[in-house]
Amino acid sequence: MAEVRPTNCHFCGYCCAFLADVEDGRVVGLRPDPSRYPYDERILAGCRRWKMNLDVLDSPRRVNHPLRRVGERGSGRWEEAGWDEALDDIAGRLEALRRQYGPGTLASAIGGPHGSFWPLHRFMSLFGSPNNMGIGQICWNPRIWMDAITFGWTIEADVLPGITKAFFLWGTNPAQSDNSAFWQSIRGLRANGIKLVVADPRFTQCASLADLWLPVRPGTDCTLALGLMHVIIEEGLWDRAFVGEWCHGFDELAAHVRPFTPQAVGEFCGLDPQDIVEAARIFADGPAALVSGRGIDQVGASVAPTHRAICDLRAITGNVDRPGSCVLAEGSDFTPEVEFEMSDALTPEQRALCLNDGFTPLQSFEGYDAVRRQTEKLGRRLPMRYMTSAAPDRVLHAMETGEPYPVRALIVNATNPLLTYADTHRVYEALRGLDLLVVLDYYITPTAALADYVLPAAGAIERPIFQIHGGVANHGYGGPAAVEPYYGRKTDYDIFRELGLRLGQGEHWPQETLAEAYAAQLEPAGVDWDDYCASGIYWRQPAYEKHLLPGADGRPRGFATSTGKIELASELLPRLGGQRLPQQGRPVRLCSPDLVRRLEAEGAAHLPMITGARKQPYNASMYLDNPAFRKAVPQPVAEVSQATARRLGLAAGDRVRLATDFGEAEFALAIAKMRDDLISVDYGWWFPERGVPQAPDFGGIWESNVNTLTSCALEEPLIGTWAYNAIDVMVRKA
Ligand SMILES: Nc1nc2c(c(=O)[nH]1)N[C@H]1C(S)=C(S)[C@@H](COP(=O)(O)OP(=O)(O)OC[C@H]3O[C@@H](n4cnc5c(=O)[nH]c(N)nc54)[C@H](O)[C@@H]3O)O[C@H]1N2
Ligand SMILES: Nc1nc2c(c(=O)[nH]1)N[C@H]1C(S)=C(S)[C@@H](COP(=O)(O)OP(=O)(O)OC[C@H]3O[C@@H](n4cnc5c(=O)[nH]c(N)nc54)[C@H](O)[C@@H]3O)O[C@H]1N2
Ligand code: SF4
Ligand SMILES: [Mo]
Repeated sequence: MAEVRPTNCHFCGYCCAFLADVEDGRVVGLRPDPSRYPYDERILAGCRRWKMNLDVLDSPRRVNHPLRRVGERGSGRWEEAGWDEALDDIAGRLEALRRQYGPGTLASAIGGPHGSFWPLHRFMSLFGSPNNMGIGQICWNPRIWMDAITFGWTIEADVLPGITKAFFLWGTNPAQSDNSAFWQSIRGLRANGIKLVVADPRFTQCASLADLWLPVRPGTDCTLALGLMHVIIEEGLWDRAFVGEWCHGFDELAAHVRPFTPQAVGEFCGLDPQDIVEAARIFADGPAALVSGRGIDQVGASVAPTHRAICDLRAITGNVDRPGSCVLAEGSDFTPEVEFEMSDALTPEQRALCLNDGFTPLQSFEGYDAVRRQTEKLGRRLPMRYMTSAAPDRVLHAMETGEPYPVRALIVNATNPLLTYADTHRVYEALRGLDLLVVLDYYITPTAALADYVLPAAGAIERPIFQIHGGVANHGYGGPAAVEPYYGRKTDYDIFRELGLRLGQGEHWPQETLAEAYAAQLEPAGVDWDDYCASGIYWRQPAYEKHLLPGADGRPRGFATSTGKIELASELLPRLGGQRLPQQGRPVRLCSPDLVRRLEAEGAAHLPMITGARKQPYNASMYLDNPAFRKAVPQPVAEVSQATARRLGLAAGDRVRLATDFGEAEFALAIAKMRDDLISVDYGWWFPERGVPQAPDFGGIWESNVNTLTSCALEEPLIGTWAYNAIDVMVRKA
């Protein structure tokens, strides 16, 4: 007889609630669980992934026991090792490398939010290395940094039918990135009379529903936001009472945006000036909510200014912490991530080893401390490891050259950097030269193919989930594991704990299991683990207008910034070498004049490029081996508009070869409705159907992998954001 147990899917960030039928420790059936959060019929109806859960749980491609490399790196020759043997050897080698080169010699790499990263970060903190690389600089951090600096903490959109009057989607396409729930609710917005405005160079499904589509030229969004503020101020549409009482630096901002007329901005951003005026009026007209995404997170130098400009746009229209616009998040009642990752264990000497030191003054311990002094006014701290993470460019440099000191070991946890980090050739060479590469994954990915050890990670259903998005809000969800990990797999927590125990970290890993650790995390909130699992959620509705609440002196507590107000002009950023007021940065160029000249002579065209537009049912480099998915989405494509195809003499289905100074890759051309003279290229592509990846082709990573074209050079001067969008490429028929 099967026993029914609650559990969760984790093929995307929703972590939908499921019920598993379990027999002898094996899941024999799985179905949605309407009794727990998160459950939404519309999500499931739009989701093609969830039925894969049982296949993935017992896929023949899964790694089930630790694998140790026996041949040359990448040769594809492995032997199974016992856990004790593997972890003893890894711990011994890490200890020896630390003795020889210091603790910074170990770096780590993470990717998207596939699980909890604090176990890795705790291990790194206690090991003494600040060198975690991640996706922080190009996903999440820019917004979190700029919100915290401008408003004193992070905000979340608050779309309320009947109250919200305008909804802006800016560089995000939830129709593909958000497994449908959000997408479905956007569909319903217009029925509620909410005006939808979409700023995106592609005519996405969201754009097709919009009242106004702004096909902005990639990377010019900062200027667009300044232009919207110009109109709002010129036309007197700003919220005088709110600005007068709660905003700092309005006159400076007004002078700053004066030159940004609709004509000038229209010209720069490639937009109709009248659309800019209309968008500004819509935003100023009433409670306006806004969600931004990757489209403005990955544009190099302009990333921080773009987010700052959007913060200012919200503030001058009074759209901050008010119903129907956005809410300032509340600090968490449960233990915040920053404590669980034990970042404070790093000594000043260890912090100084961080491979961003001196390059990215905000994305650094110095920047973190400056912001922390502000956020702590209201008793809050951002997670530290994401916000201080090292710059991949500097870590790769230390691997390549031994400067400023050698980085000789890397732990890769839940990411596939040969596909998803910028500049694949460089990543490949750097990883190949390491003394120790350890990869925790479900599969032998192209990156894992280079490893000394592949450690088999337990996935959803085999592990509990408490998803807290960095702990910047008072919100967590998920549930228990339905079964013990299959075969010899372990949770990431168990792996880092057991490695930590071998390296003398024992006292800092008091909980024996991940579930116990989560239970301890929830304890301060007064919630029992079993109760949490029964509902699937911990959530407290944040209040609005919290700046009006009385502070210690009885007066309104204001915002957690240096002036106590929303800083339209930042007092903090200039102290870190940044700007008081947002200014458009210079574009990133991947094609040198030489390359352009040479390839133009061969008939290639030089085009602006964006990459990585999300597409269901794939996720970055995952799920490409699902036969049903592949039938629906068989090959990597590069998209241009009809007019652009005609101008270039290309047709749908043509093979096109793309080149930059960094490499070349080939795609099938597709026609899409989008801005003219722009190419949008898929990312994450390799070919798992060719068998276990190994040298020299590693599952085809040199063929259609857009990151062979990109660069991780530090472009944004505060955060170090490199660029996946608003870059350039040479295009020719293959
Ligand atoms: N199916 C699927 N879903 C995913 C993922 C996945 O790999 N697959 N990945 C997850 C992850 S890690 C993330 S970070 C989120 C990202 O989620 P989103 O931010 O929603 O990402 P996209 O859906 O690619 O939407 C970004 C949009 O920005 C546009 N864009 C590109 N450049 C610019 C620009 O310069 N300016 C403006 N205004 N727009 C621009 C693109 O055309 C694209 O439509 O998605 C998550 N969800
Ligand atoms: N050119 C370009 N590059 C990009 C982007 C882009 O838009 N354009 N987007 C960037 C963004 S926003 C992101 S977030 C990254 C995403 O980059 P990644 O996170 O590296 O992408 P995935 O392919 O999702 O890789 C996840 C890997 O983790 C494994 N995995 C999944 N869950 C777990 C787990 O719980 N434990 C362990 N140990 N392993 C697990 C999977 O099997 C898979 O191999 O890509 C970035 N790179
Ligand atoms: S993939 Fe995402 S939306 Fe689909 S069932 Fe899993 S968690 Fe839910
Ligand atoms: Mo991401």
